[in-house]
Amino acid sequence: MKKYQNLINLIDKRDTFLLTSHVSPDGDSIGSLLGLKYLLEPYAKEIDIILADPVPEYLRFLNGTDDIHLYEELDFKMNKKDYDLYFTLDCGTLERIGEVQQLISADEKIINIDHHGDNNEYGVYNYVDSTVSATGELIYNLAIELGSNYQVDFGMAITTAIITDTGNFKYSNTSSETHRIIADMLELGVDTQKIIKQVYGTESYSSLRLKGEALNNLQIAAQQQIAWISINQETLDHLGATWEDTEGLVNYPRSLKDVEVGILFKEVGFNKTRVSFRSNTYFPVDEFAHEFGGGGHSRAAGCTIQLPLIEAEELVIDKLESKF
Ligand SMILES: [Mn+2]
Repeated sequence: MKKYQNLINLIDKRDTFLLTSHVSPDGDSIGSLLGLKYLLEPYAKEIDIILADPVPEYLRFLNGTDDIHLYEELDFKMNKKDYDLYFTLDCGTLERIGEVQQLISADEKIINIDHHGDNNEYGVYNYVDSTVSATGELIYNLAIELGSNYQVDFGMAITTAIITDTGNFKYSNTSSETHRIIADMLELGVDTQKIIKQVYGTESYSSLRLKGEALNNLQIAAQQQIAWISINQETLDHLGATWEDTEGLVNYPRSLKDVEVGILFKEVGFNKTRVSFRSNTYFPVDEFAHEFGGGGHSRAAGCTIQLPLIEAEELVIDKLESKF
């Protein structure tokens, strides 16, 4: 039996679909959402993509992003809609979709498609596979099972999902299957160079200056096995930068020689610090993030701590140091 047979039966019988993904959407969320939308179009009367946070600037080059709705800008009519199925992509827990939770009329209509190892299977159907590099790979697998006649726009979306979640094929989640999918995408005519240029090679002046400022304040602990960077609103204001400009910053502490865990602390509000963890070879950052109510993957995870930056930093680094 096909892996997605139950879902395929269901989408054949249903007409209206809401697609969503996590807060602070990334390339995998946006790419997977657009990819799934193309797949469902032949089966649906209506498909809406709704997110709690806007599509980041660096992903707006993808066709279809203009049609993605922002929760807080929905009109009354859309707020009251009852969809036949709700697809949540790239979310380990339902809470990850943020305010969009308020649009879900029944948990029994949730289709959960994700690759986080700590996914708590909150859907009626759960397609969770932590061995794939990106949720985009799962959407691709669905396309194959559907026998979909997918086109370049689908390919651009899926390739963006994979390129961003593998850090341009650098991370250990990149498999032979990942490359097989990309080979198919190249044959389809996907312009991978355009994606790479858009995602990794178009820095704004403020974002480059933010990198400089952040690197200037790089800190280390545990004989350089831990390295971190911290950013607050003041720094952003001073440089004319935005939180969006912090995307990918965590890879700098991670890239330091001898580092096992790289961390980015962001003071995003009053008594509210977001923490991103990356590890290089063995340290399970998802388990560590769990200790603070967060989660993720073994090499990439995060949490939010209800403390000011300095205190959050001290709490996390002390706890982490004790493990080295
Ligand atoms: Mn992902």
